[in-house]
Amino acid sequence: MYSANCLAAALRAASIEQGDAPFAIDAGTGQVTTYDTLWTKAEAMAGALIALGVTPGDRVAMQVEKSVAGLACYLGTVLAGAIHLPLNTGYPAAEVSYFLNDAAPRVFICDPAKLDIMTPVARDAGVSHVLTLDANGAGTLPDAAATAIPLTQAVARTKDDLAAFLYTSGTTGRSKGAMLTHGNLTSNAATLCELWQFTNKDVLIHALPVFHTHGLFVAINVTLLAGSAIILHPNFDAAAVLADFPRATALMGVPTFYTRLLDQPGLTKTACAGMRLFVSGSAPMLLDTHLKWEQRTGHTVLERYGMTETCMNTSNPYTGQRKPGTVGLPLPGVELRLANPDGTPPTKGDPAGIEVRGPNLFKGYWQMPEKTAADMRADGWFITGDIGQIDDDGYVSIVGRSKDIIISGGYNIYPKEIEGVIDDIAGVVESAAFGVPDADFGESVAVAVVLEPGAQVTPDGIKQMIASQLAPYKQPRHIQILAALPRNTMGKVQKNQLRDTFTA
Ligand code: MLC
Ligand code: AMP
Repeated sequence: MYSANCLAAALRAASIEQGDAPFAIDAGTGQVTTYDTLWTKAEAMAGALIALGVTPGDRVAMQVEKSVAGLACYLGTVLAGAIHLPLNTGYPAAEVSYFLNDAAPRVFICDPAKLDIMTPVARDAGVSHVLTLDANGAGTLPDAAATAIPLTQAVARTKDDLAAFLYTSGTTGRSKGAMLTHGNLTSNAATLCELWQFTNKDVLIHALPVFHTHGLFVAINVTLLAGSAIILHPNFDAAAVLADFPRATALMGVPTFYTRLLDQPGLTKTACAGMRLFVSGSAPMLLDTHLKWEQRTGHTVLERYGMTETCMNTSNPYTGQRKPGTVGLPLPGVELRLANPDGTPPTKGDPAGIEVRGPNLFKGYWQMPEKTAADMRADGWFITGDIGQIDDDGYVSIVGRSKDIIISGGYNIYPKEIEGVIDDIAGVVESAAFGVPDADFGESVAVAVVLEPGAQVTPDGIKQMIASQLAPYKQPRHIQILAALPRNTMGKVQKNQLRDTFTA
């Protein structure tokens, strides 16, 4: 019944014969959602979307709290042949407006509490239907699903058809919609499922957001492909996650998860006895964290490396040596090379740009062919913007980035976007945002600001003025007023110097 839909068929296959098996266990209430219930909900949601006029290729945007119903909506969108577009729940209306105008979705689903703010934003963007869904699975979308004709025959989609848009910030400050295909998501999840040996015996603690690759296309898709179960946490709470170790087998997280877990006195070898896999990614994990984790738990964290545009690229092995400080080996089927900016190979052992190619590679940036072309070589290699090194055993290490980004707690933040908002404040001449070391988030955002003579602008005033324009995680932790920004002879702001001065 789903066989014509590439992604849906893959995600459903393992659970067809085990419909009564648990898909999700609510971390708080213990309520179990079986696989049959999940897919029945998804078919109902797909029916509701089709009744609204959603056709293949339409975008269905959603900014909702994490819930089983939200996941069913993702799957319903896939079944309907439409494109899933999840948005960070932290985005204020000003940011949501940009995404809706850019992606022009037919449907936008938001939390009922935000309906009054978001309805005019969506209408201005030309969205035909605004529906609601709350954290408990209630709202006008499930209401519509309850009376819709369920879609039991998934709409046909091939591996080259689009399944999702994930927005990723751009170095110019304009977010780009990365277009991911059915084939990208299916092949990547299948590879990870096999490599990390997920089966229907696994129980994954799921505490990541589901609007990014890591929490959705890695954690959820791997779970579905394997017919495993998740313990669904609304967000990451270290004590609550640790308390679930005895009934789980695996955890996927960003490095902040692991540093916060290390602060828990209850993290012991005994507590981890039933766990078989700890995966980390989305941001670099410090060697110190790896070593402390090994000492305390007896487990070696399996670090892997991915990107919105490419899904996962590399992973340390499940069996075989995991090398802390590296992101492991290219995944089966994924090609990875180091190249200089002109595409030539570097001298062996030297760091250079990481480029990847394979079935995991996205189709391009939505309506931005020039940006796609800038990152994609003619022979299909994608320029990641990460700088890497490869050791004699083929293990890849990420040693830097050629792109100007800050990664805070696993979220990418583009300095240009913050600078653009601050530069618009009356009395500000210019600003420079940069990342500074942060014990909890790895990096946090600092901004140096230059004011016009006599301007009465303070750091706290700046924080207040930008609060409604940027999601909380993008807001600077530190703001310094400087007489001038340090520049090199070419006039380029020297962020390293700002970072060093700040850190000192
Ligand atoms: C929350 N805040 C952050 C933040 N997360 N600030 C900076 N960076 C972050 N990552 C803000 C909150 O809004 C709050 O602001 C304050 O910091 C304290 O919040 P908290 O309660 O301590 O944070 P918490 O809610 O616990 O969230 C921290 C976190 C979360 C690390 C658990 O950020 C998280 O789940 N990160 C995962 C991101 C992720 O999934 N990335 C994958 C991208 S895909 P205030 O003002 O209210 O005090 C990708 C590809 C790949 O990168 O390879 O996977
Ligand atoms: P995003 O654009 O949010 O998908 O983030 C992708 C970026 O996260 C990559 O280009 C890397 O810079 C970074 N990243 C992901 N995984 C790792 C990792 N294990 N170590 C270091 N950086 C990582």
